[in-house]
Amino acid sequence: MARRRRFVSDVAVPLLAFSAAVPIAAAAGVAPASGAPARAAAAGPPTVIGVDNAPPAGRNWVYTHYFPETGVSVPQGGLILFKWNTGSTNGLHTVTLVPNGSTEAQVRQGDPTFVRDISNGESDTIIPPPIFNGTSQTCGNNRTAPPCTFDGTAVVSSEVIPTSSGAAYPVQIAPTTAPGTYHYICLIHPGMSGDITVVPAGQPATDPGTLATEAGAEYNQLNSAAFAAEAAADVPVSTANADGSRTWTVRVGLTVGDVDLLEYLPIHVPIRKGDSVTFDGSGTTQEPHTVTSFAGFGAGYGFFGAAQCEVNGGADTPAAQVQGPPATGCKDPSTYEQVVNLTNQGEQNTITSGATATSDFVSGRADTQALGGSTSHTYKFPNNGRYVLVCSIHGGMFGVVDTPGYRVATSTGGVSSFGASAALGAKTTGLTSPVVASPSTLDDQGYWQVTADGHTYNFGSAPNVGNIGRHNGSPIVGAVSTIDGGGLWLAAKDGRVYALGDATFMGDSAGAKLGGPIVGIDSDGSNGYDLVGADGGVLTFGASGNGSGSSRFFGSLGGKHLNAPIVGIADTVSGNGYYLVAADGGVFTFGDAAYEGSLGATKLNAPIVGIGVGLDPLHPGYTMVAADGGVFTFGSSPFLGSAAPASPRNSVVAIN
Ligand SMILES: [Cu+2]
Repeated sequence: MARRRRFVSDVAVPLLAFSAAVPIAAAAGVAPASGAPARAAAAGPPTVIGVDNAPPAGRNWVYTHYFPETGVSVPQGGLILFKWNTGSTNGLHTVTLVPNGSTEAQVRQGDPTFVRDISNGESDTIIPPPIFNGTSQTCGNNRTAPPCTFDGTAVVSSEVIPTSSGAAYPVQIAPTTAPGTYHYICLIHPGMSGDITVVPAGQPATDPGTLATEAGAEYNQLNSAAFAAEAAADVPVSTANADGSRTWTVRVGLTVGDVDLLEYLPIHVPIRKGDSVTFDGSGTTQEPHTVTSFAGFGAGYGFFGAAQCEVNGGADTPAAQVQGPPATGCKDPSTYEQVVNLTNQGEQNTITSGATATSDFVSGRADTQALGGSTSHTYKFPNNGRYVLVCSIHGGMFGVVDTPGYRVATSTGGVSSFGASAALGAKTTGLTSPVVASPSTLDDQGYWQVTADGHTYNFGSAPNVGNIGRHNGSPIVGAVSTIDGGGLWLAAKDGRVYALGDATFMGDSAGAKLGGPIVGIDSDGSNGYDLVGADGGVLTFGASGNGSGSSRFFGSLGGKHLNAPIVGIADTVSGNGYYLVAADGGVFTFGDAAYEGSLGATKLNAPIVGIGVGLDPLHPGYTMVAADGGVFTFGSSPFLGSAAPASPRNSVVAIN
């Protein structure tokens, strides 16, 4: 974003990283069991039932649903393969078969998702060991173990398995199982269940084509309801307070039938300072969520506490932080348990800056409420700024509250402010070379001016990150902040990248033959950055690798004919795409960047020099600025005014 709007891109990737660090996400030490064990061959091919599903593009949804849940017949002696869907990044489920003589409620009561652990004077809320271990350690949980056998007389349960693992859980229906309909459930999600009908041996299983048709029909029906509910909730709603401020409502997660929307709705709320926002989790009956600031992560706030091993008659011991519980977290895997924080952790109810460390838990789940968890939480925002709140449980789940505004920077150090973006100072005298970039911090309460010779000047909450010593001559052309606002990456025309402050150097193109001079840099939202050349060539650097082989490379214009040179790059919120903008206002989209229009057919008084992208993936938008101060907005990005440079020799260079 050119910093400004690109902040968003800084958001989503850390989320995923946080999620991956969460013990429960790694909990299933299940090796994917692909294919049916050989011994089942006599009963014919297995009946495959999907667990969860891949959401439509751009949606962060989890399906508390098996595909299909109805219309499945299996003969006595037959084999069922429950297959977790790799396309669901946040799913976490069990398959638990309910025997004759038991009800679903009885099985859930016997194996609850959350319990109080008060043995030995402790007072923790935990996800208990049986959830992680399933009913047997010797069947079903790896490709060499035999399938687990269900004979209709006892519970058979997989361990909890992350959907993204794509694992499979094979269940053999014993030849002695009484014909009839059996119920199976997920122990994590109170509304997730399906049915199978056991028919006498020799009768056919439901054929794969029929299963696929039924699964597809269920998927489509669920999606159409979820899209409708999402659209209805994706609207900013507020009420007036006596003091003139407003209180806004954001839904944190939403259960729509068997689809759980892991989304803040609306994702973006444009407030005025002094307003409050109520984060309401009452609409989700299946999932827990948090509303956590980035600083809150640093302070250790979040849903999950430390994993531990239950000790009989003594204090619990910490689980080893190794490859992944339960297999290796505890000496005896059957003692592995996960501590969770369902209640307020004592943090602030007011968020004043990006450094405010806070988190709260919200959910409409009945069991968490019974254990003291809340359904909603209200934060007050007394200052102007941009505040990103994330769920510490679910990757890619975040919301943005901001007081809309932007700043336009000129080559001689001028800064013009629009909307609620405060003018915090400017270095207009004594510059040893022109200003070329002006990245802001994520919370918009600080920014830097960066000059062609590598000097940086910091304002507001932006820290002093120093300068490039004895810069070798190739001028700096762009700069971008790290997500925590503690550092800058500077890009030079020759492809060199300089890391200042807490920024990590991930590689550059120094010495490489470039198709054109480098003109811009943006961050992918984590430890990576992308360079763009005037020829439209894109070079990516980061943890997932460098160059066109990296998963962060989404294409480029290198080698293609251009009507005008490229002048800037802006990554999308997710980091899974980017925009390139040309001097004539042409816009080129890659990856998940959404096209919202361009100036390619418009006659401009001055060339475009920069682009920033909006924070709301459901409502994409971007803003361009021209050298004469003209500001052009597209999609959801608000127009708050244009700037005019003080003189022809004082051209606009960036918008943030
Ligand atoms: Cu969540």
